[in-house]
Amino acid sequence: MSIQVKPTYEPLNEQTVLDVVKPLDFFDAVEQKSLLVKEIGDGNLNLVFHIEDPSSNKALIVKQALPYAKVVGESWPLTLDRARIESEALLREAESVPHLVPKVYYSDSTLAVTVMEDLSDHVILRKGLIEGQTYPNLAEDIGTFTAKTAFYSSDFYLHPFEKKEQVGRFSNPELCKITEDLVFTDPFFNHDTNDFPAELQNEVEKIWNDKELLREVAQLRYAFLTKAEILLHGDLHSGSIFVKHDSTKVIDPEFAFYGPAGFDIAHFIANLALNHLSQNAHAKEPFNRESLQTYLLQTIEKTWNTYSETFTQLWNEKATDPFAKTEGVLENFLQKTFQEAIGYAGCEIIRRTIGLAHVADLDSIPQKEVELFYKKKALELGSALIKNQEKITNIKELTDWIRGA
Ligand code: SR1
Ligand code: MG
Repeated sequence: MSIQVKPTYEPLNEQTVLDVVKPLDFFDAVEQKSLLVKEIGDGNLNLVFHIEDPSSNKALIVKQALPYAKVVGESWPLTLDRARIESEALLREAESVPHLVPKVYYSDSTLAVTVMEDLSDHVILRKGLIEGQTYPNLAEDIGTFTAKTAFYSSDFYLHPFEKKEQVGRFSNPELCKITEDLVFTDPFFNHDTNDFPAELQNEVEKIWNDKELLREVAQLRYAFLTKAEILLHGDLHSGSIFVKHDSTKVIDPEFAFYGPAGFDIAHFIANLALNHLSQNAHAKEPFNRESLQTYLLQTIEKTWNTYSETFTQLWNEKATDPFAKTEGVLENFLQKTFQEAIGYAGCEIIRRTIGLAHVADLDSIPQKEVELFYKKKALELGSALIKNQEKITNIKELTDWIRGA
């Protein structure tokens, strides 16, 4: 009788990661002898290993969750279940948008690893945008990603039993708590996780004392806690998107859970809005600045329009909801999603400026005064979006606010 010993969790290193990869037969016996391994993780939470056979250039990625948040250290324990959530979300997304996510080759929830397609020929969107690159397919790809993953995970399409089963499968309390704290709570109070220069103290206190703003944030936060509408990526900022000229891949869905429909698209829009603001400092020539900023605003508009058109088409062809053919039901859903998205975009802009996790778009502005100037602008824009959710009724009005910031 042989006893099967289930492997226990331990953090991998550049040697032990090969024990995970070799049995997969991704690399043949000859290739396995000369593999190059490098830990390349630069995010907040995980180890990421790049494993390559230099002669064939074949490569893959092994991502492993650590039992704590790397950005803070071992004092912030964090569930390993996020690795299961991430690989299941990638597989789920691949059912409707296979061309927009990395392929998953293998996953192991005990080791908290996902082995997936290497995307080293892509760059992180945030980096590309800061450098002034533009990506012609980005809006259509993200509009399609958000619409299809939303529709196919919603009650408009799924049988209610399956929808509720999915809500349970993607229950992600610890990662949601990070968002509840870092996006919706801490930046709006004098909390020790906040991180902002002393020169912004007056502007930040204005936020903490703005009762009208806080009431709106409370509602957005409550909707985030309670509204299990669709399977969200949960962290769709421009660091969660890999791009090359004609390809977009959405990565890192470890924050995935069932939440409010406007949340993902809001985060994408907010991060483009932050880049739009920062281009006033980054772009070298006025002509470059204007064309980049025009591209960013067009991308925001086209993303929403693609989302709305794709969702509408799926609704017309495949909705199972008994009210799907009732005039105005779809329009109400899209309008509510849009307004909520404006509020969520405002929260993301504020937290990326004064909360724990910043964005390089603003933080890499070289001169201190210029950085402070645009951070103040970001706080004004974020607050204005939250307070004007109901007044901004279409995507052109939203891009007008971002242009005017
Ligand atoms: C401790 S994690 C900080 C942030 O990084 C992630 O990408 C999420 O955006 C989170 O809020
Ligand atoms: Mg991430």
